[in-house]
Amino acid sequence: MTYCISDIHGEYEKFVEMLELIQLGGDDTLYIIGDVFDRGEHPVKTLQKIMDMPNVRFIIGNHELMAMECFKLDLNQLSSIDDITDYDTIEKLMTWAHNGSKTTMNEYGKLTTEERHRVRDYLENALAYEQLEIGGQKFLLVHSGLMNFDPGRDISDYELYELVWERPDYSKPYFDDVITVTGHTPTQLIEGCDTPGRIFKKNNHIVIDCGAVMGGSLACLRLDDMKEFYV
Ligand SMILES: [Mn+2]
Repeated sequence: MTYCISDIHGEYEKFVEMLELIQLGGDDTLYIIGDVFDRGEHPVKTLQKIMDMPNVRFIIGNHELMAMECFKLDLNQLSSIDDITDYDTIEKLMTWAHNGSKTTMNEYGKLTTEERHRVRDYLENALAYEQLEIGGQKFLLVHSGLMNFDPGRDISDYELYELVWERPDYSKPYFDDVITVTGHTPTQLIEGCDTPGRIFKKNNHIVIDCGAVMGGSLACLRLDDMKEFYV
């Protein structure tokens, strides 16, 4: 069986509760479709749990992309504001801070150097998207959607930022024969959503972010039979 969860955002307890609910078997695969980091209390603890699960495959979200960009920065230039010539560095840090990096930095700062490298390597090797076919149905799993969408453009030609920051128009399908499974936008915020706070399924779009970190539920979808799980 194939399961999908997205946008855990540091909600470690909800994630553990979900694992108890779905009872992953040895032959099952769980896809995490981005945004484990930021906002909630235990983003790094949650990622470390995921890293230790052999049947989990991790797809990058915009919050991981922001973190990866900041992990790479050389902050020696920030000893004084007079020295700042590269405003890009400030912008990257501020964008991440504005998006809730505090809880991630709190936990990351307590890791040993070795553990930090393990986290960073894991993210560097994570997936940008996944294409699946289950019971004759094709799926594209990607964090946000497809920015600068063109039906003739190959999925492998999209830049990572185009896959993690898009706000799709859910009233239009991307493909006739492929269902896109995304997170990124809580279903409470989708205009015209009949099931706010529950999984959205319409126009070959499935959105599984049910706002776990903003008082909603953590959702999980089993693609084989479309069974929905909530905690
Ligand atoms: Mn997101």
